[in-house]
Amino acid sequence: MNLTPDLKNYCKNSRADMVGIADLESFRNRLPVIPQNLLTPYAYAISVGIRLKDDIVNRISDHPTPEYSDHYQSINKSLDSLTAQIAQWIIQKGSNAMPIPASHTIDEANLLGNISHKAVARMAGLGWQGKSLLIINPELGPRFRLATVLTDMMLTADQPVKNKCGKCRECVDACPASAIKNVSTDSHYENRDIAINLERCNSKLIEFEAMPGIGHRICGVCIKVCPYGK
Ligand code: B12
Ligand code: SF4
Ligand code: SF4
Repeated sequence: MNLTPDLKNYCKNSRADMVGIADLESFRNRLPVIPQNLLTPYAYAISVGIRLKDDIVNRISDHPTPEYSDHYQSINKSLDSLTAQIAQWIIQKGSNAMPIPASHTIDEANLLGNISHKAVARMAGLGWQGKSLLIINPELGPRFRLATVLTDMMLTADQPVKNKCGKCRECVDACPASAIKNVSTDSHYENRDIAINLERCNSKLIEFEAMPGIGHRICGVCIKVCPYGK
């Protein structure tokens, strides 16, 4: 029996604002994952998103605010408890599942998590990869945070959506690190450097981390200015 509709209902009733399914076949040996055999036992990835509060995002100017820092932490916690709950639901139905933390940089030198939540979300149809490298949902824009559950449960995968950045360059012009290169893609970038200067972005975020009340490598400017989700 295909439990995709039940699973999606369960996610939405457990505080996910968005949910989609990605077929892992397209990622094998093409996406860096840690450890290298992470995907081997699994066939699908469930992408879930929790939206950011507009009132908090709208108050970001050219740097993050302490309120955004608190919100960032609380959504990460909610996502981690949501993915643990989803994994438990799947295990109770007789399949295997592994939740991936919302925001854990495992390889600091190369700035990598266990798996890119953005790649999973894109293949799960939650949005396109914008010029900012963020996933842009047609309704919410980039105003959400993501997490992933890997599973061997047989599910029905969703399909990616079309890129709608067009001629827009709001994130390019607003980035306080001048890191976004104004390069668009119909699918995904071969590597991150094609879209953004990661070194510049990361240095700016380290600068912001030291500001009073921030304490995390966050920014939020490319989230705030995107016309999608405003
Ligand atoms: C390390 C990290 C950083 C680093 C490096 C950023 C980066 N762009 O990778 C730093 C500290 C600089 C950073 C900054 C930010 N981050 Co950050 N970060 C992460 C983290 C922990 C890991 C990212 C990772 O492993 N990337 C690996 C590379 C290879 O993947 P990628 O960046 O997604 O890009 C490739 C893939 O997406 C691929 N791809 C896309 N589709 C497909 C399909 C197929 C088939 C294949 C093969 C590949 C593929 O194409 C891209 C190029 O190769 C993730 C959480 C996570 N585990 O995903 C959060 C995450 C990416 N960050 C996030 C956010 C919001 C931010 C900031 C806005 C900071 C903030 N919170 O205010 C900035 C934005 C910077 C920017 N414009 O990209 C969100 C993005 C949400 C969204 N709507 O898109 C995430 C997902 C956290 C979360 N839980 O929501 N981050
Ligand atoms: S997070 Fe900030 S510094 Fe990095 S690309 Fe977005 S706007 Fe630029
Ligand atoms: S601000 Fe404009 S260019 Fe940047 S991601 Fe959003 S739609 Fe695309």
